[in-house]
Amino acid sequence: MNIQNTTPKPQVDAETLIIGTGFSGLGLAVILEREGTRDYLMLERGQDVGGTWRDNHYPGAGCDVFSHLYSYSFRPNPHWSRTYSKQPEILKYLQDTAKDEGVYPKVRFGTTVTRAEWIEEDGLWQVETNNGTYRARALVSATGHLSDLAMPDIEGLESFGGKMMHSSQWDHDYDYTGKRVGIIGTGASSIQIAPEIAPDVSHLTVFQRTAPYIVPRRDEAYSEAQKGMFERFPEMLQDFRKELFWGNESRFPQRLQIPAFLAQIQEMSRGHLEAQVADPELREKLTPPYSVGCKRILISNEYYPAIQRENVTLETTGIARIDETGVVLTDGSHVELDMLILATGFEATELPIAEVIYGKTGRLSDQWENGGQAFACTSVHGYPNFFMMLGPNTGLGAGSMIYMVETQIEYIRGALEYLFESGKIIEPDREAQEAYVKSIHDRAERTVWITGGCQSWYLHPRSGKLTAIWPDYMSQFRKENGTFATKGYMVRDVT
Ligand code: N01
Repeated sequence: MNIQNTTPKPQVDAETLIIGTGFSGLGLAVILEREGTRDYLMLERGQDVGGTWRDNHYPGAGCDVFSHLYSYSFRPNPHWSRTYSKQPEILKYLQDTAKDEGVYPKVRFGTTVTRAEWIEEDGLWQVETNNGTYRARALVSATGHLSDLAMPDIEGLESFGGKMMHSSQWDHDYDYTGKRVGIIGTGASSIQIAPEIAPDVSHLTVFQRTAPYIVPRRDEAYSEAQKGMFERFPEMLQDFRKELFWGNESRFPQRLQIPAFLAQIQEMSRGHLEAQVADPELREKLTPPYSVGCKRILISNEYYPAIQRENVTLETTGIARIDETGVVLTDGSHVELDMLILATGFEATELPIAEVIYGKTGRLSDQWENGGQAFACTSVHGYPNFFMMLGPNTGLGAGSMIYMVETQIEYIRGALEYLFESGKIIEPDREAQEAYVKSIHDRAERTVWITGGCQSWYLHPRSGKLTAIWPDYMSQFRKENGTFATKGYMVRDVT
């Protein structure tokens, strides 16, 4: 590239502002830190780094992706304690990363973005926060899919007089021992919470709307010898990571549209249910009514045993409303509760951050009324010098999000290098963006996420399009979106 810096720099607080310090924003910051040539600041509404792993500390919280894949390839951790890590270990990994890589001083904590606007005449982003205004030439949104909780739309929710908490806002000061507890939802969060609290509560009612598919969790501690080996021979750890990645890539994720493969997973899940649940009536209730893979496949050895405890009820009658003392069911019966846990997920389909981002063509959430759309899954027509990590079609039905994050880090790193060495402004071309988004939706049409007969957070509620997750192999995501190039962008000077 023939790069000339001809543009006078307007007054800015940093070349780049990054919103969010979870896995994606932090990873980008580490790479910029290590490069040492880029000037950036991070805005974080919380009081520490860690994103979803800072917020989700409910009892039993952990990850269902292999620890050695659920960590940065540029910062491998030979000391992971087990196959699947628990939340405290992941959060510590992120905190240690921020500390060791010198990122903490660049973060403005307790800073919530209320409006980010592209100022065309100055060629910069002006970002309003509760802590004042920041200006930067480039804006990176790295707020993830799971940062804003989703409250269920149930009549009378606010009238509940007991203790109520969403799974992502756990109050550890509340002692649930001996209490009558209800939990709404049976997704990944709920099936971790239920087995953990069931032995301590007087009674637990699990309100299930849709049964999930669950497969066995093959989880074990790494021995000291294994950890020592990974530490002494980093190349062995990298090989192990590759093995895990390609095993995952070839077995699981985007091949879910292949009938024989679906049947195999379905059988594994049915076998797990049959092995763990003897009562045919209960088994029937726990059998999902949609094709396997349409919603996230969960992994647990503890959930089905917990459901069969004497002090646990799986309630499949619908919820009519909530009143001061508990839950009223559609058959008129009433479940008395001291505590109500809402394990009802996140605003993952319509990302709340899009409501505060204003480009040349207005508010991003208005542009995305029918679902998120981005060129290379990262930049948006009408929003110059703007990059979104974990925006449209970057989630995964299965696989490691860190691979997706690292792909976007490299893309954005390249884009920032181009921007700041050339002094230009870039924005994806409308036609290029439309063609790219069409190629994604064409691929999605054949997948179980669309054809599997369920309504998941992967699908946009109004358009029915697959907008949250990537419909192809992870390696294909990297092939298409891993290296920045100006093709597909309109490039111009600051006016
Ligand atoms: O949320 P979810 P989550 N009345 O959206 C039910 C990641 N994660 O927090 O299926 C009754 O999956 C809803 O029912 P239905 C992972 O990416 C990972 O559990 O819509 N029920 C569903 O059962 C995951 O996908 C890990 O019919 C209502 C549940 O609430 C994402 O986070 C651990 C309802 C929501 O499930 C979100 O998982 C935790 C209502 N009005 C999370 N509204 C691991 O890695 C919603 N529901 C292990």
